[in-house]
Amino acid sequence: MTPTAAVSPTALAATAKRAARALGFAACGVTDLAPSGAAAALDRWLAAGFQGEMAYLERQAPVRRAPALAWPEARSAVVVLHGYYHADVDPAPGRGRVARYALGDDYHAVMKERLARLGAALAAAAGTGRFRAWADAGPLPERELARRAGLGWVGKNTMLIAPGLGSWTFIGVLLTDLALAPDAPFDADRCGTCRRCLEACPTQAFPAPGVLDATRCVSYLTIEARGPIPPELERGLGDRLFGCDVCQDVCPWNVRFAREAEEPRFRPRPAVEWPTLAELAAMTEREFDEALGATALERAGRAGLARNAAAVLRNTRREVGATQAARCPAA
Ligand code: B12
Repeated sequence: MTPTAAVSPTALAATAKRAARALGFAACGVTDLAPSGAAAALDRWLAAGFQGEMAYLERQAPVRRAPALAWPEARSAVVVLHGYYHADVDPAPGRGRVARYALGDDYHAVMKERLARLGAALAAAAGTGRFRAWADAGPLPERELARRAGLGWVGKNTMLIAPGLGSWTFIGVLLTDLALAPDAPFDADRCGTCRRCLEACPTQAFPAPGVLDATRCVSYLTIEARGPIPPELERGLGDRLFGCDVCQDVCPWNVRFAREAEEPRFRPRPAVEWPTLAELAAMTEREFDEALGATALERAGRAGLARNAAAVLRNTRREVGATQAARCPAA
């Protein structure tokens, strides 16, 4: 049964935005649960096999096409962005590079906790309401919902780019059976003629603007893939141990708008506290859990990180070899 709120959908949407700001979210918008306009693009993407081993994306496709299936009683989606950018992210000697989003505490728990507090603020204002929160781990088409909630556009690098913020943001979604006034979708494409992300990708993972072949993406290869890294793509990893930020680093919207995240739990842990590549290559499961269990790196698993560490070590040796050969060409 649909609850009757004590306040209007417009007032509730305003409450959501105020509460989101107070909780530290960088932006908040509202949309409905209509079928996704990106369903055909998703189907083409899956048919091309760009999901690789991520079979869950096929299983979850019905919900990605029609987000209302996630919770048929939901009437509104409150979508939030949370910044995680930090400038100083270079690895300490002997370590690999970790993508910015994973340098602090695991963001899933932080986002879920904040979304629960957002729900509590809405329930207090409405005098009723039920809520379910998602951030990353779930079947919702989060970037499409964020675009529809007016928060930004999906760029050529497939990232949700928000005007005035850029793309260094996590997306969180709070579904509710309350009715909130929806925002106008973000229909503009502000990438223009820029192709920097497409050209900078170290493994040429974009077959077309706005389409990522995940099976070539360093993020997929170092986090999601369980098998070996294809030899022809290994060099593209460079020093990247976990995840990749290249297509965001070069984005002019990030160059201009990136600002340090305030959330202490997203602060990078000191570079020297990460395990070295040699340690990662030889860790037991228990050591791995102790060292990285509270971070997003857990997703890759011990074997995955050991594989990545070995690849980065080979790349480092190649680099050193190439530098020496350039210095003494006759040697
Ligand atoms: C699977 C997944 C991945 C996969 C595949 C990524 C991908 N681009 O599809 C891998 C492992 C590679 C990955 C990597 C990363 N991910 Co990820 N990932 C997801 C996940 C779980 C699902 C994404 C998905 O459905 N992909 C399938 C494709 C088809 O869907 P989509 O990218 O949303 O598609 C949009 C566009 O591509 C576009 N589109 C599709 N086809 C076409 C065709 C044309 C012609 C055009 C113009 C457009 C277009 O329309 C779609 C809808 O808007 C979401 C969380 C979620 N539940 O949504 C997080 C999510 C997208 N990831 C996120 C992050 C942070 C990352 C990384 C930055 C992490 C890192 N540093 O390593 C990288 C970025 C790489 C990149 N450029 O995408 C954030 C993105 C936040 C943001 N501001 O955009 C999300 C939303 C998680 C979160 N809650 O914060 N990820």
